[in-house]
Amino acid sequence: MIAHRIVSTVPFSGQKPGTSGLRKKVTVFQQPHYLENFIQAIFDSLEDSARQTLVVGGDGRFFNRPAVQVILKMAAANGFERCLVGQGGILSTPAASCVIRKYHAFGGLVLSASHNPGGPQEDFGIKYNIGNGGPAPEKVTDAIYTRTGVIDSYRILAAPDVDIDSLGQRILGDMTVEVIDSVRDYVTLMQNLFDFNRIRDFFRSGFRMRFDAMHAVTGPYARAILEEMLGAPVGTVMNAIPLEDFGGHHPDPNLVHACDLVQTLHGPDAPDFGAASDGDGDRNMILGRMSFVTPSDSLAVIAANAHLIPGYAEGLAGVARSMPTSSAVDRVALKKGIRVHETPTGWKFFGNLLDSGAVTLCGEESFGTGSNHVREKDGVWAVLMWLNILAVRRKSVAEILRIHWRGYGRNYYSRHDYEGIDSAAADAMMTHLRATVPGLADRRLGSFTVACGDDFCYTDPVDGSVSSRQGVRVLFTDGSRIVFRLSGTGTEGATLRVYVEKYEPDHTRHDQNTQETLAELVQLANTLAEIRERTGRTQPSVVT
Ligand code: VG1
Ligand code: CO
Repeated sequence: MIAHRIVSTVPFSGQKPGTSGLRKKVTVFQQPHYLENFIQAIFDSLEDSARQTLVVGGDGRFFNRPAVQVILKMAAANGFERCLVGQGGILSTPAASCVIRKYHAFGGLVLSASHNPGGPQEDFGIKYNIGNGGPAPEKVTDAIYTRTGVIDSYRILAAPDVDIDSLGQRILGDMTVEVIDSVRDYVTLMQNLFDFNRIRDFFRSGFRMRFDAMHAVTGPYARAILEEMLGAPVGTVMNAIPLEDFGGHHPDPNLVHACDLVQTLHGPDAPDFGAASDGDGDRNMILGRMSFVTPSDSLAVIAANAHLIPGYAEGLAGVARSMPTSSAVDRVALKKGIRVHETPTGWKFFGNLLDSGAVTLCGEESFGTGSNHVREKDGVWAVLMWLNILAVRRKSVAEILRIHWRGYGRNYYSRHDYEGIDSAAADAMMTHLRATVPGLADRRLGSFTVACGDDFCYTDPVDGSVSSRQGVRVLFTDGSRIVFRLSGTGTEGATLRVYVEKYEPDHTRHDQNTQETLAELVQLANTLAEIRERTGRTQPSVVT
């Protein structure tokens, strides 16, 4: 047996982890002791973790493999009994959540910077998930952050690297390392939720789709499920091989970064259905032939049709959406007579609602949809949800959308991101908005009248914890909204997100262009936040 070694360290120089754990440039993580200090701060903040099981896996980006080795040696030195590691260090975020739950692990470390680019000069990230399989709640992340400020040593086993490429058990100090199939447990869970026979028949009848794995983690999952089990032709999954730098692209499933897929769905001989997922497999984009489903609409359509799916045949207990997500799902909930919860941005806020049984489905406007099957958003799950709905209803994506809007009205929606702006200017803008927006109540702005304005504050109905300053909102009397918030996941400067929404009940007006329909609200947002004056930007960097 190898003795534990205490290594003294340089003080941790990290900043507070943001929306989803700690995200930094790879070069930052490569600084001596940096990764080790953060991992030790996590381990120090956990209570009663001795002799427990830890799950470790990531999206395969550059630095994934060395990070796994460090984590294993530190877990062994910190008294864990067993580590379950995805083969090659690979686990998609939803698969990690699935494995934590299935094997009753104490928690897990998920290595990813999600949709941010990967490579030696790009991003890396670490997130701690708790025993329910979901991202650690704020009280845990706050404790980790506090610990990073005072930590002065970490525990690591002096041992050679562990073989993480072949399945099976190894011994590391007093700990067992079990290398597990990255895909199997997740696939089993999907089989239990969806009607695979029906979807297989659907493919056999000539239905065609393309799934863009963006050279990220979902390639092996999508191939196993779509091509091997559901019988979709080989080649259905494009960019299926995970690469450490995602082929040099942003593994971000939106209209900008998944442009090849978008073109395919708009080109001659377009397939019926298109979908993409992000770096770590928790996001999804849904496309039909010549059509795009906004994530907010996707959540609403899934909520309206969930009863058609075996895993949800008993109906939904309730739904939840992040505050900036459009209120399309609220209209479905109203008709179904179920509750809708409005939470701050970030999946961790759905955890208590899911655990307590208050909600079955959750979603965010940022291409995230999921359910109580795991405690993360789940890209491949969302695709199977749509596939199963399409296989039952036998209508095109565009028809399903049109019918949905006819029944519920349409929530025109868009998000405008201003990336890499000066942090001080961004903070000053938010201060300005917080000071001015409450005073807008009852004011007429263009063709809109302000109902009220505030800075969103959330009280968790389960544990009573309060999260304030979660986004400045301007609510209009016709249900339209503008929301401003700063990103918590960026690694360079600040990113301003402006979310605009306008409700249109009249079905003769459901074929308008989204940006044109929202143009006046976008203009108002620019004026209220003084975006041009404060950032020098006249255009957003990304529009989704
Ligand atoms: C963004 C999204 C948010 C999402 C988060 C993590 O956060 O807006 O909805 O939960 O990314 O997604 P922010 O703070 O940058 O707006 V993932 O796929 O990166 O884990
Ligand atoms: Co992600």
